[in-house]
Amino acid sequence: RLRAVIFDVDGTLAETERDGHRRAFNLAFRDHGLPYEWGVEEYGELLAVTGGRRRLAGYLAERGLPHADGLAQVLHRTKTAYYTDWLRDGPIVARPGVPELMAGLREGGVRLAVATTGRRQWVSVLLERLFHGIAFAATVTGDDVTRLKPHPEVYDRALRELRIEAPDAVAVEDSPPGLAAATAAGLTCLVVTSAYHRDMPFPGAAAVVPGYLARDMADPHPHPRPPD
Ligand code: XBP
Ligand code: MG
Repeated sequence: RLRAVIFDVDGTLAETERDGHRRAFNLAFRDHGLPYEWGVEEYGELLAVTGGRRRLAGYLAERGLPHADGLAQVLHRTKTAYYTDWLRDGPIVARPGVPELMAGLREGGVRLAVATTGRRQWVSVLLERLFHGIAFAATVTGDDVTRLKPHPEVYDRALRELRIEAPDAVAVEDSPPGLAAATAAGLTCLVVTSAYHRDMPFPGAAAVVPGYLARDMADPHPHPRPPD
């Protein structure tokens, strides 16, 4: 019997990357006097590296900046502050159908959990803003693990906190590293593709759908990416 559903956050619960994270990274570059601005397309490629701080460190190191790790840490702190502000005040909404799905699962006695590489500082704000009143039995963030997705540690830890085994749960993800993490933890994984992860291979997914609503399920072929 299904006992829990473990949701990824970015891209899965809400479209947060393009106007949320990406914009916050760019504001951090600006504040720290760095001449970088991540474009919409370019940022899609940068998402191959999970975790904002690692993403920054890799990018800075590639450009030959000294002390890339330390600089990434400082930038990421600023980025997280901007992103958290956006989650508090910005025009963020849950992906259509997610609140209803969560409510239905809870009614059916299925527990809900979250497993993300993102930082707890903002994850808690996002969950409160979008899913106020919905109980999560476990929330595992990038602060709680040493190895980020595609490593399965976040999912292993969520299962441990839920005190269940992988066959008792299903993961919901939107990206290839997320899917890899979930399947490596032994979970069945549903992929609900997001704006940055359409038309990608999702090996090992139980199903790949473009959205949560019945009309999305009826059309299993991902829609082409809308113009930005
Ligand atoms: C999303 C991420 C996150 C965000 C940035 O991956 O990789 O790192 O892009 O958040 P997933 P932080 O949806 O698979 O968890 O800056 O807080 O790391
Ligand atoms: Mg995601």
